[in-house]
Amino acid sequence: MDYELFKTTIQNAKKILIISHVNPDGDTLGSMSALYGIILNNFGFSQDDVDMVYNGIIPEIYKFIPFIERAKKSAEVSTIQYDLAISVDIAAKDRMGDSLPLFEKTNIRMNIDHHKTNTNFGTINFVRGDACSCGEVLFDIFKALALKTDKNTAWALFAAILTDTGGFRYENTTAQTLQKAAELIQLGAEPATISRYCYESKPRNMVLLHANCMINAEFSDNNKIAGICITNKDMEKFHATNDYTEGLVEELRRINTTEVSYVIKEVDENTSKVSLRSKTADVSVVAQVFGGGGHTFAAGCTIRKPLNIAKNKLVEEIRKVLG
Ligand SMILES: [Mn+2]
Repeated sequence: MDYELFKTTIQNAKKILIISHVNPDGDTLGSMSALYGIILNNFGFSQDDVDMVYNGIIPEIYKFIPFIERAKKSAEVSTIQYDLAISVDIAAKDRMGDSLPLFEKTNIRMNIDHHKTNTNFGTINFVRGDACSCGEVLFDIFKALALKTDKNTAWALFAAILTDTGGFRYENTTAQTLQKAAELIQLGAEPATISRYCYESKPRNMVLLHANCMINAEFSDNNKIAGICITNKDMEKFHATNDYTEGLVEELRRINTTEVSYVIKEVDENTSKVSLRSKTADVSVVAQVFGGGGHTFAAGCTIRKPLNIAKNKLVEEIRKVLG
């Protein structure tokens, strides 16, 4: 990694835009916040010259992340010309949603990510498939350059690493991950408080939606495949926003017989959105069949078919990777 290039690129910029992915999670929001703080604290930028954008809604549970209330919708900054755009935790350009045109019209486009399926779409790419989270990629950059990391940055990076490792439980949790988390605690991150925000602050209707989905879950192939279909009607019944389905696919994977779990959600009558999780099989292969991507044990895609047809095609592909 050419860390000096990170430094000189920021130094040479006048107006910077940081872009998070659609349906923002803890990693993309924590990374965006950490990068924002670092740029303000270390490179002499004023608040007016650095913007953060998000797509959709910021889940309630992540509103504790420092500076996140300053993040804007793409439409609010669409007339501004930036000279540096930085995407965080974004594997492919279409994951930028409404922010993509802003990225495309910027001269210097930096791509900071940890998805092994990342297409290196930036003019500058910091992509490390071995990192547990985009937060970890940033941690390494900040450390290599000896940048000043204050308490806010530590909170943001800790939230990113915590959530993308499923609370330090997934395969991507390594000795380095925990060492870095420990350093962030020394810098002021509070693990118990951050965990409470991330894991014990769900809206009641979100938990009730999950209960409803679990009751209607479908199991096949000796229960190795476990899935949930969610219609817009289900969402309306629980006044659910898109983020309410977060965590469902992991809940299904928790069942002892599950090898691959999926959640497939109706977007409109011809579009279905898929989340995949696995214990052993490579589900990024399944996602790629439909033009999506991700990690070995966590991936996603969009299928341009009605819910039921999409589900059948999806299960067919899952069977192939189960062997
Ligand atoms: Mn991530």
